Amino acid sequence: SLSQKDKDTVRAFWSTVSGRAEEIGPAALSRMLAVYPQTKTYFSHWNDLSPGSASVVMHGKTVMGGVAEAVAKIDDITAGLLDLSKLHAYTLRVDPANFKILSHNILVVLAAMFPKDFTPEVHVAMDKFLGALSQNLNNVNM
Ligand code: HNI
Repeated sequence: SLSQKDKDTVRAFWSTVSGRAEEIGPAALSRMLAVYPQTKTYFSHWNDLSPGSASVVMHGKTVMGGVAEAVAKIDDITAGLLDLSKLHAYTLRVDPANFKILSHNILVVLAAMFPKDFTPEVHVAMDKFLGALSQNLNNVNM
């Protein structure tokens, strides 16, 4: 689980990058759909799933809103994101493997956009944070 130091590292890194969340989310979602096309099944109701399409950009921003909320509630992600957890676990029934895939793509985009800030220490803290968020959205703890 996340140590106090991990949490501090995540909060500090997030404050550095969050001003560009509206680029990070669409880039990560575009990359996920392009590199792992099996993830497209969840979004088959969209008109256009190509990188940078209007739907992908809009949803990328939405996902980053969820990430921002999780950073704000990092001391109690489970209680903090209950509605989002129920949506993903019970309604959308997203396979846990896809959370690993999206988390990976978020990390790749962060590393590419912020090469100086994305130190190994930040990498490990963000990896643990996204893992905790994914576990929560999969309802593992409920
Ligand atoms: Ni996710 C909807 C956040 C992972 C598929 N998702 C949302 C919404 C947020 C969100 C916020 C909007 C909720 C609402 O409308 O009330 N999703 C997140 C976060 C993560 C995540 C923070 C992990 C970091 N979602 C995933 C993954 C998949 C996924 C891994 C599948 C590959 N999400 C969806 C789908 C929707 C969704 C599908 C509904 C989208 C739509 O337009 O119908």
